[in-house]
Amino acid sequence: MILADDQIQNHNQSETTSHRNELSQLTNLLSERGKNPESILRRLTGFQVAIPSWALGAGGTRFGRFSIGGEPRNLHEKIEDIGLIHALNCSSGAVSLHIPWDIPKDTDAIKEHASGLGIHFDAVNSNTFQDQPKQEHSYKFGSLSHTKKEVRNQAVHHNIEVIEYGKKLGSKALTVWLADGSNFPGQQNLRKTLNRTLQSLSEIYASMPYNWKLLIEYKPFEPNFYSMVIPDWGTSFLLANSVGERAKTLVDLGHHLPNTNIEQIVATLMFEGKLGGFHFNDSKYADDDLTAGSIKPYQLFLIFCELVDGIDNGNNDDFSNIDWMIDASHNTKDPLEDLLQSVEAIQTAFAKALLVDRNRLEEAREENDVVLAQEVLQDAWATDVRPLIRESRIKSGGAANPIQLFRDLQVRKTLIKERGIGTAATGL
Ligand code: AFD
Ligand code: MN
Ligand code: MN
Repeated sequence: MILADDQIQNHNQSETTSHRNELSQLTNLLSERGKNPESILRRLTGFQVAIPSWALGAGGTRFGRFSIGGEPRNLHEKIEDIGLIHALNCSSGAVSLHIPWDIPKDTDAIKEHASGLGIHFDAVNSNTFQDQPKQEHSYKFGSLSHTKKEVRNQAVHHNIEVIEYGKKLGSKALTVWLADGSNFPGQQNLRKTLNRTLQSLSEIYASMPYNWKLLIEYKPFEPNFYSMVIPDWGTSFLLANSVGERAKTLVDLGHHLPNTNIEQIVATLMFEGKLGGFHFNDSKYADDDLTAGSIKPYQLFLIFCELVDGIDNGNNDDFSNIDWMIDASHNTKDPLEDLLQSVEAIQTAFAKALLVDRNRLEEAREENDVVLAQEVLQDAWATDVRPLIRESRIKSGGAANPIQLFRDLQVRKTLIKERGIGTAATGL
């Protein structure tokens, strides 16, 4: 299903008056505070968040999976769904592919299809956490860290194959997430396991084009429960440092133990120029893969405060160097609606971080005025930035209210009609 421009324009017309009023109130308020609404708008408009190819169908849990109907049956349809999201919000012009779930049969055709919808290819993801049919060696006891050289070789070659697909599609990064680890004390020699992982990652790095990044994801537990080979940002950072300059750490918000100070991790990585990218999602407990900003929106805001501060103060990372991606799973919501909500939550956190009065904040910090520092942050946090985000969408040709339009146009119903009720998208 492809949206027509006039469907969006008609919808926007019905929203115009109230939107204009809300926007002018907000821009007046911002101007009074010495902020330039135009420059905030420009930064919002230029900000794109990639959609993961594995989040367009029902995710399910290990207990069950409930189809949502009309799920994309192939890569072409997945890209079409991202095209729908992007047409509505103008902020999701990229896809992150998972191989082999999404092997492009005809790379030129897929590339053309995507670019026709304004979508480019962000990081490609390898998969050595599942065995594939006819695969020679099993990953049951690990992949890049495996004790046996032949298993590690197979996993390295898979990653090189993924790079080859990415090259054809115009990707510039490979994301590696390892399920490797152990379930019981004594099962593995932890030092040797880490060393083998480092050697394998170095081989993969050596096969990447000179302008590619290697993004190394970390996760504290699951599927292994005693040890994960890359459990935390420190291990990812250590590996990235040893592997090379273009190897960086990827922060998946759900991959932390409860109450971890993720914003501080972000600040530290930026300080070292090693922040490679994000997998946005939210969680109550661990790798819940819930809608970004649905549980801890203040944390998301604080992360963006560090990002804005780090980038605007000429630290080692730049907004365009960071890969912005969502990593989500949908068990109860329509994935397309959920992804629209996630992108909006990310933009909201970004916009609010841009409103922070940095000079006042720094002064308060220098004077150890703890109360004032908190007030400054919360002033920005409490500002309703929705009119700005709406305006940035409308200006770019998107919908004032994407979810409303999605529902008014009965998109899911049409997709079910086109693709059937029992379809299942590839992914976990
Ligand atoms: C995992 C990781 C990783 C991986 C994905 C697969 O977050 O990004 O690619 O799930 O679905 O938990
Ligand atoms: Mn992830
Ligand atoms: Mn995850």
